Amino acid sequence: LINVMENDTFRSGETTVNFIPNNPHLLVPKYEYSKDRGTKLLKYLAELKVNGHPDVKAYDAEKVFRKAVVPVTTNEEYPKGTKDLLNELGRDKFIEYIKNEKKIFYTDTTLRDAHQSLFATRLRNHDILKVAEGMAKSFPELFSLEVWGGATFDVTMRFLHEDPWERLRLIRKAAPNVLLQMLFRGSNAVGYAAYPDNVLEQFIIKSAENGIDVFRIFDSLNWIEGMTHSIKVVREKTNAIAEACICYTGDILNPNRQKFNLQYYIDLAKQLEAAGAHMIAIKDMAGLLKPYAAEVLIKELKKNISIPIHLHTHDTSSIQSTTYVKAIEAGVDVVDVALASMSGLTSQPNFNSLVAALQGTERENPINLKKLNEYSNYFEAVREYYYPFESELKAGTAEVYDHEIPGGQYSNLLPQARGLGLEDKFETIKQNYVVVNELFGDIVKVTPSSKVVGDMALFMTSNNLTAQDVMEKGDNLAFPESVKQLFRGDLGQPFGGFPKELQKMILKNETPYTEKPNAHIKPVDFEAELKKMHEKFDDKLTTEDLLSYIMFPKVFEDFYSFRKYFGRVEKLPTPSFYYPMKPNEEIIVNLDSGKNIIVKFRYMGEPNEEGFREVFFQINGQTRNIVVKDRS
Ligand code: 3PY
Ligand code: ZN
Repeated sequence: LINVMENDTFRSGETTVNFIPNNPHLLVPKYEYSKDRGTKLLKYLAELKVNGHPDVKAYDAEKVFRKAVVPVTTNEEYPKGTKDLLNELGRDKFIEYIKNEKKIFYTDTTLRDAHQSLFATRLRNHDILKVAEGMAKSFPELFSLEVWGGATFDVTMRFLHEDPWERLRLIRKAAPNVLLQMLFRGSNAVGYAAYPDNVLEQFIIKSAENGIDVFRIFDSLNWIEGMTHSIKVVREKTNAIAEACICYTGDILNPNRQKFNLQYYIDLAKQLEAAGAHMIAIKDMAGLLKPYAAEVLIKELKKNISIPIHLHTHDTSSIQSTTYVKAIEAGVDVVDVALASMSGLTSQPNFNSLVAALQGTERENPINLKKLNEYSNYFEAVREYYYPFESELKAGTAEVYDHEIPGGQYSNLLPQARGLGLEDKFETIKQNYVVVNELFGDIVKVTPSSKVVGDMALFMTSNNLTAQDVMEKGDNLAFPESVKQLFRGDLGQPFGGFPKELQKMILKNETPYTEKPNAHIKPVDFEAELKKMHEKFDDKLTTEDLLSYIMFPKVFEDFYSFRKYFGRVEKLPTPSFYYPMKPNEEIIVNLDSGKNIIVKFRYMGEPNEEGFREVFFQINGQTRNIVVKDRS
């Protein structure tokens, strides 16, 4: 019995070249699936030794990693934090408290946006859980820890073989005193397409039950209809905070760029307040909000709305800490920062340095700077493990004001171009990104609308098309699927509408619509679907698992069967998750509730006639061999 025949991805014929490398277990007969947790992990380590990690194309076999020193947490008890305050005061009084406090509040994004934007969302549970408790104990003054949502949801399953829900529960347990925050893509939840309202509702309820206190809700076109349902669900079905976003694009101080002007943002913020948002976030996903524009925007928003304002940016230009200083002077309530070693460039501004810069000022928040530096040092060493995923941006760039590419997308665009053989045309791709934005009528660009602009820029680059070519030959062009979806209305409606002529060429005979995309999707019958899922997989699966499956069916299926075969790979230290072990290298793996195994790699044999190799380990001193097919 070869399991690959039962795999939906395989059967659909949509496999990529990485399908087998990513799912080597699917070629193994089911009776060879081990029940023993240690053996499962040895199979993973043996596979890695023989065939390498599918995600790591090249690595430096000589590289030695520095020890990541976990800061010592001396205080035994959790100090009172924002989560305790929210529980004590209730939502409305808590919001009043945030608004009336003089000191500036911080959200630390290290465990979500920072690694999403710096090294393709790859940060693993193993490295998070060593410090989550210490961070919660050391920094109770935080507004929140942003730890979940955005791209982390699918990437944890897809590439890390970890369960996103389990990650959330473990962080919640480690950080019970501080608010936990997630990024929620409105109608698209944590996916890339619209979901039925009852799926959004279940997702929000389950996220809150598993630990989320603050939902940062946005729409990729700033379309209010894409956010209202989520705001309502958070308000009515949970005790959490609904923070709704105005995504910032353009430049309010540029007289030639007035589609998204000051009044546009004020109107949007007022609508979101009226729709029930507890807080407003200015989501500056590309880092376009310049210091003096921030001053004007915050002052005007403060005059027009009465809920707290939370500012989010990316430091691609490397000048965004000055934006924060101006925003703080103008009265912003909370800003998003990342620990020093996880900050800057496509990530958020530097937490440690901002805390230092505000010392002795009237808005100082006395966060323990020495501790911030210790945690930054920990992540400096940890970040090295992920070097194959780092973007190649070396310094801040003012080009971001031209191309307006979001921080999270920028780090992804070069590998995407490389995959299409367009690496040498990266400059043209960036220029085409601008051209596409103009063709599309100047739209908000953030997941998933930013991906559509990126797809079209890649399409134009690989086909050598200019804007004029597109407008002249459009009737005969086969536009990328995502472009058709956008113009059909699948991501909602852009401010000012779609350019009609282009829309006709893209959609050909299809008719676009302007109602909510999920008005066309049938609600999910959770009970029936869970039953089906129990039959297909096993009856221990929960509604949370079902939500993962509804949003990412193939990814979930692969995650599920990978875990059945290789076990809890999240227990492996990160270097041995990505890189083959060296002879006589020894690792300690903490399986569960204190049970440790010591694994030592001994050697690997030559391939036999059928191409199988034996890999020898010692597990708690006993020799074990694992046979693996060499696919090289
Ligand atoms: C996401 O949607 O993942 C983002 O980070 C958008 O900025
Ligand atoms: Zn961001």
